[in-house]
Amino acid sequence: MNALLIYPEFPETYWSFKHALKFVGKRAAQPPLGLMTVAALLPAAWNKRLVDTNVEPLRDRDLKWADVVLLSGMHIQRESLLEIVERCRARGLRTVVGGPIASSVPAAELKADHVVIGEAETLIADLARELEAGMARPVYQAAERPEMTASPLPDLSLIKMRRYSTMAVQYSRGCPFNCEFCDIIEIYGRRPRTKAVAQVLAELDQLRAAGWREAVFIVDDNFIGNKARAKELCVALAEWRSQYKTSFDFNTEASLNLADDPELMQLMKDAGFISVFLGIETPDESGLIASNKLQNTRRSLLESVATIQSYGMQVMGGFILGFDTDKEDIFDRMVDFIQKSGIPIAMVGLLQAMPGTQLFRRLWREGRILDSGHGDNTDVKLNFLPQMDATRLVEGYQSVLKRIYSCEAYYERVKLYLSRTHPRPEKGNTRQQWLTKSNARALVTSIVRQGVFGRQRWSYWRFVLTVGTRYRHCVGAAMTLAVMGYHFQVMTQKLSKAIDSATQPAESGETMLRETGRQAL
Ligand code: B12
Ligand code: SF4
Repeated sequence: MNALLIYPEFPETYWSFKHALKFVGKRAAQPPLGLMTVAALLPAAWNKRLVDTNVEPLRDRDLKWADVVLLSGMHIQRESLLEIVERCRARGLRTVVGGPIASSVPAAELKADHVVIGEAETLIADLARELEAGMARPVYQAAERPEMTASPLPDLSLIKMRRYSTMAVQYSRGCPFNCEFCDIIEIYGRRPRTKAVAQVLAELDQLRAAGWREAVFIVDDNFIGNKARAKELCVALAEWRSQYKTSFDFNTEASLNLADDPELMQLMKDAGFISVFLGIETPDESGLIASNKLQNTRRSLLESVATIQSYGMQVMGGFILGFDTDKEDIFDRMVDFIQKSGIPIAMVGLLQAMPGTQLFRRLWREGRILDSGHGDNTDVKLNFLPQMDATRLVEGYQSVLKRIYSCEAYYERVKLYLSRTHPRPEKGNTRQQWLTKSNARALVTSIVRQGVFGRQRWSYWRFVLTVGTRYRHCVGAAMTLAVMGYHFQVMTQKLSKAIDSATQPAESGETMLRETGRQAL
């Protein structure tokens, strides 16, 4: 069998980093680890090719070569995925769709011959056999969530590694918390399942052997979901790194209670973690309580962030507007919080009720669901009726983005972060403070684009001057953040224009009974 694995294109969003990636000569942030894992699970005798349409075009000759096409994706890739499925169907090619999208969009809407819901490890052998025999079923759903020890070494040979800014390695799936809006726990469960440490080291060895020396994202839902296992991995990572003069920096995602565990933060620092994404959501405690994000309550969120930063880790934050508890002052409070937090990369989104979540079910019962959503929380099309006037919510959202991504405000946060993390050179440590090949390129391109042609070039030069005089030792990290800031500024301008030209953002309650919503329940 010739199996063609295809990853659909992402739309341009805050999360695509598209306008920053250009600066460093990359085409996408990360490779499609799900498909690389599926490829490794397919029979060894099958021939495999992978096309990630975010980094290369899908050519007719690839389709001609294939006997079967396997697609993966997130909800947000739906449009591109459906186009590819259609293109395959027009050629009479069999299609299989899996990945998170299969958990949030009803199988019938995906238009594929076969849909696989959930994780592939335990069901792929049946699927492959039945595909070969021409008897594959329309829908496959794993009976239980597999142990991660069953997950194979992802097939790295199938991707064009140099086109990505970061490589991805997964240690665990699932998160023990129970936030109302979260679909992670619906898809991957609440019991954190981890790989064996040796599996992770084998993946790192594979990346090193292939010549990779840049950042690695540990793509866990919550890296510290099982703290004991996280510590075990950190110790092994530190030891693994110490063998090499230059090594990877690690990024990951975790819950805010990381700030309560000094031992874990120190181990992460020693292991080479330089940034962590935290779901902070809102500075308003009533919103946290109402959405059951209790781990973020009864604490000073700002102090927790500063504590994590003091271990040399950049904090990236996820924020949500549109909770039922949000009052008119939430927009100012959000901006104030973000500015004081020293979080340069603050991903603010509008609440979305993802199908299958507790939030979706509650809003459905309350008659407030408009449709099954589109998977992009930075899009202003609300899929539910908010408590606050919808137009006001979208205007407030727009004002938050404009304020936090103004050049001045953004550079202030970067400076605060740099002053708190003090990334200083240590002997034999080649971490973020020095100019790597890719951030040296970012520096040159940024000077030309932001410093010469940019509209905000005076703010830019003031920032560069401060970095040059006070933070010389971390010029690489500072310039990388400067180009990311450029992406956020471009996206904010685009989104603002879209909002200004849009009509009423929320539709009438009539659409509530859409078939999609009913099926998703
Ligand atoms: C790393 C990551 C990213 C990276 C990009 C990764 C990439 N190249 O795709 C970044 C940080 C850029 C990112 C961004 C976003 N992400 Co993201 N991301 C992840 C994360 C943490 C890990 C992805 C991963 O590598 N997983 C490891 C692989 C092995 O797991 P997997 O893909 O699920 O694959 C398994 C199964 O699904 C199945 N499978 C997968 N594909 C296929 C295909 C076939 C044919 C078969 C049979 C089986 C199969 O088999 C695999 C092995 O079991 C996931 C959470 C998660 N646990 O997966 C969220 C997740 C995928 N992201 C999500 C979201 C919402 C986003 C954003 C839209 C964020 C936003 N709020 O706007 C953006 C979109 C990007 C954009 N450009 O706009 C959601 C998607 C929800 C959904 N139902 O679609 C997830 C699930 C997190 C969540 N909140 O629930 N993301
Ligand atoms: S902490 Fe994050 S991953 Fe865990 S349940 Fe809450 S939102 Fe989901």
